[in-house]
Amino acid sequence: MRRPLVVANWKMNGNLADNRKLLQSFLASWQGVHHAEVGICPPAVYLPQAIELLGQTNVELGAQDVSAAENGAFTGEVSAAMLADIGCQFALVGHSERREYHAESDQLVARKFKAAQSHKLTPILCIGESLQQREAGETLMVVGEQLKAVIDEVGRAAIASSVIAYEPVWAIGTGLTATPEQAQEVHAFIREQLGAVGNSVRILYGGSVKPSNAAELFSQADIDGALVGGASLNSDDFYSICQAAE
Ligand code: G2H
Repeated sequence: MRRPLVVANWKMNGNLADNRKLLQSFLASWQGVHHAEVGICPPAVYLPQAIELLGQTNVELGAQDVSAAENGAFTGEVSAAMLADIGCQFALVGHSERREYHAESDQLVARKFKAAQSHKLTPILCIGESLQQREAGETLMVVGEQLKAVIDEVGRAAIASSVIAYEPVWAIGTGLTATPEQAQEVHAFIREQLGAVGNSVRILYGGSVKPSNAAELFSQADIDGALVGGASLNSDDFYSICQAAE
């Protein structure tokens, strides 16, 4: 039985005052013991603030990106060791915005995945196709290649302790959401590619998840939760999505 997981990706949004309001308001609702696991990925500079606000709650903390390098002359980068040092439990790797705007290749993403795991951070590997690729019927091929690059780097067994997020690029921040059936088809394919470890790996859906579509997405057999961008910036909406995963 895979425990549902909902992760907020704030992207490059927020400031000290707004973060405080957002997290305090969410935490006021999200109290006690829950079936679903919840995590928050604020911008790196606000991770210490989030740690303080999360306190002893069971809400987890993650980074939106991590360096593939261990340490040294990599200006602007944040290492997995640093993230683990301040108390992060996980890190997103290969978000499509990193792939697109920072030219991250499948191989670089695979090395980031490995770097995260080597410091006991759970990588959340983001994969997904563009609209052009979907229309060309290349969805499963693209997703399969993105996944294979990581399998080649770390092996299937190492993927057992990670999380995968399927995020069709055409559904990110656009208001368009993959239908539950479209998402389920790709999630089932991803699980199949993972072989023996597939059953234990949580596969999240990301791309314009909101309170109105979360429950239906979560009802699919291979959708184990969500990576939530825009809707995670509203505490009521994010709370509703987390509740839908319960
Ligand atoms: C996909 C998602 C969160 P949004 O990027 O990673 O963002 O929910 O705004 O589409």
